[in-house]
Amino acid sequence: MSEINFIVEGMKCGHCAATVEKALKDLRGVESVKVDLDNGIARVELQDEDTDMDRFKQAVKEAGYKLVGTK
Ligand SMILES: [Cu+2]
Repeated sequence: MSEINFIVEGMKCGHCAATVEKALKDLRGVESVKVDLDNGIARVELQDEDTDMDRFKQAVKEAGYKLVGTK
């Protein structure tokens, strides 16, 4: 199990948080997602170490937000 904190721009309310959560949760290998709206962070628990960040970026983008990095 590994954990990544993504910095996500554009989330403004609980609806945004839920949308981002769902987009990330649907991805392969994702165990759980928790969004910290105040800090603009999405904490993702992965089943395995994952070095392919592009698919996370893409999923967040498709949901209408922007993944700008990790923390
Ligand atoms: Cu919103």
